[in-house]
Amino acid sequence: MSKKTALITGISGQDGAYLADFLLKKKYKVIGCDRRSARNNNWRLIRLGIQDKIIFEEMELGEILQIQRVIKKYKISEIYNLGAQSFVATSFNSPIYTADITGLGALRILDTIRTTNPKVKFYQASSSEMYGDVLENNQNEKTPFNPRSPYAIAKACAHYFVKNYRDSYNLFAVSGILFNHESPFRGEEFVTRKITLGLTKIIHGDQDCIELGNLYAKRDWGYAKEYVELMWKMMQQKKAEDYVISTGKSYSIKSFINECVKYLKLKTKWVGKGVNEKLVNTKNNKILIKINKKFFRPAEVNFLKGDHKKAKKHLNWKPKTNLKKLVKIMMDEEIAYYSPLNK
Ligand code: NAP
Ligand code: G4F
Repeated sequence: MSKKTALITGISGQDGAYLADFLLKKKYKVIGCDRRSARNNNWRLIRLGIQDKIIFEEMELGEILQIQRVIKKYKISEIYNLGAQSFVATSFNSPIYTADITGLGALRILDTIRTTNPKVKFYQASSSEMYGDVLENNQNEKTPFNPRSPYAIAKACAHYFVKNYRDSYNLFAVSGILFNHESPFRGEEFVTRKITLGLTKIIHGDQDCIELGNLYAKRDWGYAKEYVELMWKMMQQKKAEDYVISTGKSYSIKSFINECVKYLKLKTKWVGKGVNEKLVNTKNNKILIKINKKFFRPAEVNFLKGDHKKAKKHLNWKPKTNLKKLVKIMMDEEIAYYSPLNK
């Protein structure tokens, strides 16, 4: 049998890197789509040692001509659309751009598949953010969406286009509704990585303290490396269907911090309330964490907890990484790779 070819948008991101590594191990030929940048943002691929094994193609998700050119150029079996303006906070400042890239980007690819080669399978990176101000305590594939940000609205738009193209044109198109998933490859602006990197810098004397927003929002945090395998599994099913991927456990930002601090064996205490709440290092009385109102969002998603029963049944999967293990993975790699040259 000839090698399968997978195309990944968002190859430079957290999931793109892990998925590329996973597919290369499965002997896929991997086409990685990136966009021109003045910065070298392939550090994840370099750390995995796979940068030279990927065929890179320039693809800006706003540019239909690039999408058509790349999809026509190769005999592609599977497309994984992981590219997006993926930061919720930024989506409030750039709602139109987010709608275009995160929402319509998926439609541009779907319609190119429909008109050029309807046999190509399509994976869409849908998000638990679509549940927003949640309408059910445990969110599953049937829970109605109630989005709270331009990002979540854009993701819901893409999600419905996937369903529409599957129903209307019989495309093999699936959405993985993934709950938050983290790793040492997480972007530094997301809260978990901001905390693990921030604490590492403080230990090295390279940062005074970490400033955060809402400590009481709760998230269902899984491990990214584990979740990318599920993307592939969804694409190998007989029937194209959507799946929730989650751990089924929900923790506050404060709990994540407490777990990191415990792992680092720091002696600390929380003092104050509301915007005056702080985490203090009791050994030297220095503030480790304080609140800065600028990190509060105009509309917050307070609580997410996914119900992954369907994935458990159809994909024969259950989560292997709990919060404690995730913190260990992130803190260990943060410390091992931290270099003051990157500060
Ligand atoms: P990420 O690390 O932020 O990566 C996003 C990727 O999208 C980067 O490679 C980025 O490229 C690319 N991108 C951004 N704008 C683009 C544009 N205009 N054209 C083409 N590519 C563009 O995100 P991630 O955590 O790996 O997540 C992967 C996908 O899953 C995203 O769609 C995200 O919204 C979704 N998702 C993530 C989670 C999670 O918890 N991680 C949960 C649910 C869904 P540059 O390097 O050039 O910026
Ligand atoms: O880490 P976050 O920025 O992730 P968020 O907003 O949940 O979005 C991530 O997960 C989604 C899946 O549900 C993805 F679709 C999306 O692409 C992205 O990967 O924020 C998590 C929580 C929020 O409630 C936020 O208000 O942490 C809170 N938070 C508190 N202080 C902060 C901060 N978030 C960030 N980024 N920075 C802070 O200083």
